[in-house]
Amino acid sequence: MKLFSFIHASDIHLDTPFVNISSSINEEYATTLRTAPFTALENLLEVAKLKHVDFVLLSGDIYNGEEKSIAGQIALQKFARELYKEGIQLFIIAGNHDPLRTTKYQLEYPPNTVIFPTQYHVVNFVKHSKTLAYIHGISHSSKEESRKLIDYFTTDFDPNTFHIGMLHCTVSSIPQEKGKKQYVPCSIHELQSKKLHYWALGHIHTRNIITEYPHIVYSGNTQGIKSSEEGPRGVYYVEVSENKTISMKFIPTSAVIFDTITVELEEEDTLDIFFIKIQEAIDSYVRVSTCTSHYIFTLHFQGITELDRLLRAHPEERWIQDIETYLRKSFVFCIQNIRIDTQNIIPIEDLRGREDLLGETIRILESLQQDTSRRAELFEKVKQQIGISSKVDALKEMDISIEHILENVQKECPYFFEERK
Ligand SMILES: [Mn+2]
Repeated sequence: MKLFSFIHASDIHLDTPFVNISSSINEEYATTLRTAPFTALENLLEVAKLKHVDFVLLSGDIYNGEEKSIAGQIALQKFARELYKEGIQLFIIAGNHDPLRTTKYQLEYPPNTVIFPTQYHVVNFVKHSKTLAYIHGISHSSKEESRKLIDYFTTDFDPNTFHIGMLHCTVSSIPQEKGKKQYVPCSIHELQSKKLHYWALGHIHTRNIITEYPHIVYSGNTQGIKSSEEGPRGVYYVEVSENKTISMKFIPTSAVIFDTITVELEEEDTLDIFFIKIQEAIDSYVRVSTCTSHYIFTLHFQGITELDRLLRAHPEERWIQDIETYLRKSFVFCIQNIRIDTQNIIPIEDLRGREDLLGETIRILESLQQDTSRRAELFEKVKQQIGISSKVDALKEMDISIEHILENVQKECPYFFEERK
């Protein structure tokens, strides 16, 4: 039997400026995108009300910026007040984007709201005068939190009650964006050793149930804030039963969804078929999507096709305009990127045999592919010619794959020469 239920959410990133994306899409859509994290918070509120949960956990990075804009504070205050009216409690920890500091301009929150301090703190959740759960949490004190936060969590508690930990951290074994620093790292083992029943983690934007019993969970962000954060984003609705069984359900909250749509082109596809295929791919994506949402798409074209020549002839912005003009029926989606991965149908043998710069380039590249010492010799020559060392050394270190260059030459160069005939 259900004992209580809650929502685990994190990384709302209110006030994300979306600088790069906004400049590459139309202004009307850019406005929708900038308000999307706020809309996601409203959607979260609807979920909490609909599910009649007992409390909501927000595991850090509620604001995108340390200064915590007044607009962001108003949104969070409204959210807290609405929950208060419904008798729903709200537990918040601060993350690396919005570390807890006393700012001069700070709004007040209703009594249902607990913002965990920068010192480890435990709060009990009481229902019908009975403590049903304990919530353990700690907030980040600065943008670069250097304390090992997991070490503050104690194991000195009554194990018969349900215990939840709130932490904004990086579980070290989770794959991360390349080059991204591991903020407040901790291991699965360290988390498990604390004997809590549910870890409501924040920081990593991709949702992930890392382990069960104990549950170590990232709910992911409530709204994608980069085009690489694809697919619906949302929250976990969690039910805890009397015997501590946990059941979880992902519920989307994102107001704008980023995604890539792949369109497979065939040898003899015409321009008409090209547009029809895009239309069908987008329609079927939107049809099966369970969210009421807006979409920002990257269109990815692949396949061996005669259209390859045409696809590469236009600049990307022109294609986006053309495709949107053809497809636009409503304000449901926009296209941000085009990725052309098609291939022409000219076989490499034909290119190799050509008596022009392209043929010559391919023959040289192919011979370099076999001959490492000649490759080194060539780098040396280039180095002398341009008289700078560092860049060329960098090239050498990068271990440029000749195969990769060859592939790109084959894909992208044949038409250059033809047009100049
Ligand atoms: Mn974070």
